[in-house]
Amino acid sequence: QFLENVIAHPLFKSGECTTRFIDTTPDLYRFQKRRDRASRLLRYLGEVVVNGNPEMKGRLNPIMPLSKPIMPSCDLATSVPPGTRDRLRELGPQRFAAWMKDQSRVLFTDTTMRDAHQSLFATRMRSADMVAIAPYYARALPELFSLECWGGATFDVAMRFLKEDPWERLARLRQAVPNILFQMLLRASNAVGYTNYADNVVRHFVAQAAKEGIDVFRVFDSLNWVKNMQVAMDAVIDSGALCEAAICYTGDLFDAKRPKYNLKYYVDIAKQLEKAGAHILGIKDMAGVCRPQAVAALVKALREEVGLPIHFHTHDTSGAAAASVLAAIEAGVDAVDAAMDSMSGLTSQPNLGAIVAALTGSVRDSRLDAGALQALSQYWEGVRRFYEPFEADIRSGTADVYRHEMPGGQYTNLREQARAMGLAQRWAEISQAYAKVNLLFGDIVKVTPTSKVVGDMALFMVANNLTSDDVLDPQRDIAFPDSVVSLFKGELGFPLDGFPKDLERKVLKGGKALPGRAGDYLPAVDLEAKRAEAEAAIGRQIKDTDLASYLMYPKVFKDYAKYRSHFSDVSLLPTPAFFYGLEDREEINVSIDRGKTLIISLQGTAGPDEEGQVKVFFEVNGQPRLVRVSKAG
Ligand code: 3PY
Ligand code: ZN
Repeated sequence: QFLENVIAHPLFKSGECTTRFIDTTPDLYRFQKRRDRASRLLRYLGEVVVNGNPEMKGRLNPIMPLSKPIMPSCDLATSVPPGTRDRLRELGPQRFAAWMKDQSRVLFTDTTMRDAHQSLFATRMRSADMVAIAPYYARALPELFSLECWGGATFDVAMRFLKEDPWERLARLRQAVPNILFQMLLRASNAVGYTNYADNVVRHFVAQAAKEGIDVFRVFDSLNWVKNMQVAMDAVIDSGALCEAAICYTGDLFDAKRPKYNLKYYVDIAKQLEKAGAHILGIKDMAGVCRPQAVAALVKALREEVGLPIHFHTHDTSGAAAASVLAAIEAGVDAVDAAMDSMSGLTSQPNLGAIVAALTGSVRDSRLDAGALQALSQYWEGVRRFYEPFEADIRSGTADVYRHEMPGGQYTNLREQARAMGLAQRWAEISQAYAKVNLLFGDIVKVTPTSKVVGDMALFMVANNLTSDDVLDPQRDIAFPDSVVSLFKGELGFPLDGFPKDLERKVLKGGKALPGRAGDYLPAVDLEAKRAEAEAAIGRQIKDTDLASYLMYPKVFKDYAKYRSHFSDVSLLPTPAFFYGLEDREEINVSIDRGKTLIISLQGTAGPDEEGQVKVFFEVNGQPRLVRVSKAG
């Protein structure tokens, strides 16, 4: 192994090493760690073979063996053509925004690596499946506006359930795709969490994300409160990235019975966002309720009143989202979101290939290569099969979304929450309760994290068989969920017209709501003290990105760090092996370093013995290896 290290060393390869190379290069002696890594990965695989992945509890394994996704035929030795990222570097954010407005073609964001899987299978897509296809994107689709591949729920789910580091995902993707803009979803003062953070924590997070490769930040506030977006927007602007500030669309522009969410409401917010320094204006239709006529009217009005390029995001929950996207394009929108065909539809984004095809030959033709889109979609079709146990059991679009207005990204998660509480059979009631809670709360914008609060309350009402009248009844004492109390305290901000006073009094039980923006009352966090605290907890030095994870999710980060030191980097394993373990005699290749691949096969198991220990026999690069695992339960 020493020799292997010498040969692989960059100095040796460059031919620039001197006779003192061996004495002055301690890296050459770091082979024990590698062996450790193999042992720890075997420990993980042994654990899954014997006890299963805890994430699979209560779910059915897909039918094995799962086929490998089909890779597009594209020569990865060719150089990467310039793309939107190169253009941003050349023009800077302001002139880039002007360039967007000058295009007659419509620009596309592919959401497959973020919102699509967040909305279809509870955000469970692993880095390995993204990184494998990333170099093809760089070569085959340089005309894409952006890849939405980070942020939203992907951040905590990566650590919490997938046992991987979201920052490493970003770094690996960035290395593979140097030319296309990377986009993330940032919940303004809630960053990638579920509550408002101190302003300096938000700034630290944004600075790290920009440094690690995010080019476009879609910033939104879950109550459309612009005042609560300014800190995040300023941090994005200071980082040199593109600040796409989004208005969240809810209700129905043309519903006379619900006049609150009318054109004036959205235009006023858009003007405030322009004044606050946005480079791009996002229309974030998180539930997919912005109907074709509504988006046409909205885009027309915004183009008249605001000078920014406009980017439309929607979900296909109703089944009619492609019509809305085409209507937005017809009305002059500059950019739209869609997902690769095989990852589109239902609660995800509408179909990228189909919309591109619909525009072919028109003045708004996207110039995207239809063949490349199909080849990539075929890859994703294979990937999607890996995650079948996480898919929500929905077969068609439903106009019911216009009633409950549940965000696509929340749908699968709320079903998961219901399942975990043993309420899966009562889903129809839960979705009805969701609509009722919205009215109880004063008809609010529902998007993370306010949507989570509405969901918590809906589950609470169904689990306790409560009606809206019960909730409002002054004589009836209700132990509201903590998230509801926090909402009414204003810890997530305030709707423009406040919360209904009667319910506020009942929820706060005599307590007072915050007099203003939570960030004005949260003391600045001592970042260096937090760093020391995290380092003490996990027993190693941490990077600035680790600190950002710790500040946002202290417990999740600590648990993940411990897991990582026990099992090493499980994100390197192929997805079927990670979730379902190995079949007898199955062989997998795990690339643990450049030029270093482990060929692992399962050679059988024996036991459990009287102490409950199971012996798991592996072969690693031709050598037999044994792992002992305690059988759970
Ligand atoms: C998120 O915040 O994760 C969302 O997807 C909101 O739509
Ligand atoms: Zn979305």
